[in-house]
Amino acid sequence: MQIPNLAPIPELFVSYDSAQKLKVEAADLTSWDLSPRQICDLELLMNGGFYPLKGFLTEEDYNGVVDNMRLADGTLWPMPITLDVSEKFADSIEIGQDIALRDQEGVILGTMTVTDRWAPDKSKEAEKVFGADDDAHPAVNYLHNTAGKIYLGGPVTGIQQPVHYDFRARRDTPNELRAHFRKLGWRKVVAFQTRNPLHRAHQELTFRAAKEAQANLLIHPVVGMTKPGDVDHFTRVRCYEAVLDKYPGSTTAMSLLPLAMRMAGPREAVWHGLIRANYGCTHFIVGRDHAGPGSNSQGEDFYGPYDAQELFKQHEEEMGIAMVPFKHMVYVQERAQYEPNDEITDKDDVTILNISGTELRRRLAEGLEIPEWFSFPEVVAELRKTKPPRSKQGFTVFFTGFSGSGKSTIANALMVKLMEMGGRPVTLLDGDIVRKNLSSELGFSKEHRDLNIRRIGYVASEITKNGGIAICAPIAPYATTRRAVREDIEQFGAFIEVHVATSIEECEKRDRKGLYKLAREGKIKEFTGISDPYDVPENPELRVETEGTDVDNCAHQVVLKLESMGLIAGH
Ligand code: PPS
Repeated sequence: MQIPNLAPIPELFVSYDSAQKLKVEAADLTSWDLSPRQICDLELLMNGGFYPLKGFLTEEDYNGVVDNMRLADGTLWPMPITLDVSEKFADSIEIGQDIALRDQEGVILGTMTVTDRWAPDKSKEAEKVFGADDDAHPAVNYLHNTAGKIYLGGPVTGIQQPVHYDFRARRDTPNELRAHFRKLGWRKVVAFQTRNPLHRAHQELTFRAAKEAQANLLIHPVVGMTKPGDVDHFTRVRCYEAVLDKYPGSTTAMSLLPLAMRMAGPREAVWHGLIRANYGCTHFIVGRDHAGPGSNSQGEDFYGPYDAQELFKQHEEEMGIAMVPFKHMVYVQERAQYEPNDEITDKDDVTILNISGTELRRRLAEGLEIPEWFSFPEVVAELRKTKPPRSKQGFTVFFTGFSGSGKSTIANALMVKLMEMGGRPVTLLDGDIVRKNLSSELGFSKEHRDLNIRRIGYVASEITKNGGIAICAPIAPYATTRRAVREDIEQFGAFIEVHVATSIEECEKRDRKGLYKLAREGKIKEFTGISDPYDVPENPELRVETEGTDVDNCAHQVVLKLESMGLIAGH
């Protein structure tokens, strides 16, 4: 049943008094610690954002949603909202049992009566919901590699909202927004969904959309979970606040949506529309490639550019929210204004300007100019603060190679060269030093070596995140572990793997610490290169040969590499 956009929408919360009582009772229940994505889902279930859902999907509802985007009773719902858990936890639950749902600090947010428990066919879910069983899709990757094997379903009773300490005044429940629209007399509201910073083209198109629909505008950015690699929401919200001032007074509002996106293109667009209808909006802007996940493992797009608009159109009537198709806006230099690309009739006589997302990232990374016609100076300033040019960002140089290959010596020389240049703090995480200070209890089994490298990776990622230079010099014999560390660090800055490619014969000949002799005699077990494996890096950023090259020259090769990657500014 659709609720008129200004009337209150049902929530799953109990009254304040009941919540206090339930909270005490729920402390004795078996509890499930929610993942960050489940916390986002639960928040929207409880506050009515996912109305008409009353809890995590039952098996019957799930099958309907996966197969034909409908709950068992026929209601349109395109996205499976499921409580995925481990097999161990699922085995410990009886059907009919109540469980407590806790956030990551242990706060009980709600309870759920488990009515259903099943092992889903995840490949089928991937095919049907996301269009392909391909791990290049972030939600399919999540489904196979993060989500638990078993789904639990059943009605939820809400006790309290998840606590947010950031931008509290900018967060609204569906009923708070409905009340706000009621108060302001906004009968028609166009919602704009976004997970990116807004620039002039967005401001122009959203304002035009609102004018066309003769409606007010709600900028409704997602601050729950977006696509990995997106600009963090703290930066984005500061950017949105700057853009908000550019709209004519009292036409536009901004509110933050704690949604965990799935990047499911067409189905996601329908889902977004239903959510915005619950938030009291009457219109929704759907653009080209709405909530697109990027390319699949064959390098092709998962969805056609207008699939989302088509699916939305098919269901528009039933959804109770109208689509405003997004117009592709471009800047016409001669007229100094943005215009919809398909409405420009004199294309041969004018200069059309556009900066793609990739080009914008390049300009930010290299500290190049971003013209005023493209974005607002306040937005650019915010982006520059979070994404300074590469020559001011943190990075990690990760040396790998056999014991005695020369890693530590080259790393030390590099450290001194970088300190001489100044500008960023430099930390050396040498294999031996780390083993003394961070990993003194560890030996050399695969498990312990991995743990050691993950610790080094963690420290290096923190240094990188905070704008410093981390130089690591462990053996790090396993390629999978090096890759995992790379992934941890690349969220924050560059990762430069340097293979110190001294042969095992040369290392043994040098035997600077006398360890190879002991390894040969069997007095040191699991010695890398002698009695333990070493995966030679296949594609390191740099490979240095130390035989016949002095240390200074090896370190200089790294400096040149860093310069060529834009990580240290040229003189
Ligand atoms: S690992 O595999 O990355 O965790 O190793 P790492 O922390 O770099 O430690 C290597 C240093 O420990 C000494 N050592 C051994 N190396 C390899 N295999 C065995 N079994 C071993 N036992 C002790 C060795 O001196 C290494 O120092 P470097 O600086 O690499 O020469």
